[in-house]
Amino acid sequence: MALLEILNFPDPRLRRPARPVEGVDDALHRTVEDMFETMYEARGIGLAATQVNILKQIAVIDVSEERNEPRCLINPRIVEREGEESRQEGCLSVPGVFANVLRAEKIRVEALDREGQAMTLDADGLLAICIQHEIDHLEGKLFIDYLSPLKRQRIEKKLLKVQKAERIDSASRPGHAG
Ligand code: GNR
Ligand code: NI
Repeated sequence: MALLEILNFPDPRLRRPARPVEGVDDALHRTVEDMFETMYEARGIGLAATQVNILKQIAVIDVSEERNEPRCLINPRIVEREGEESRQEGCLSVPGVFANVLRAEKIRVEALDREGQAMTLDADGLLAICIQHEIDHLEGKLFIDYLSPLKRQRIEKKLLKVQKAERIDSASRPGHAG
């Protein structure tokens, strides 16, 4: 088991589309385990492989309060959508930013589970929102892409400022070669 590094916006690697998984093997199981560990440690409700610099169509999700309902979706495809719902979203790759996004309220998803078995999942509520958010990541999209250009610009400026401050801060700590 290992914690994986989560890429932060505006890292261009977040924009690359993931490739379908072609076979479920031990290496893939390890990746899925590491993604769960990373998601739980970061207290997220989902994590897409793109966020940890793995260009495969894998998402891990747990929207339960108790953090005991892990779901793994491999090669997920939305095959039906119904209704619309606006919710506040956040993203582990865009820390500190929260904004409302309009998405389908109910979806039907086809995917492989972690054993490579085909499955169909009907989702609504937070689970439906989270699945759509993760599938976007696998296509190189972020929730802030849905915001108005003005809102996005403000967010980009704020994040660049925070990241610059963090770089200066870490450079001043002992052990940094500079
Ligand atoms: O932890 C997360 N919370 C969240 C809240 C509302 C809508 C989507 C999400 S997903 C996010 C974790 C994440 O960044 N997954 O890619
Ligand atoms: Ni995200």
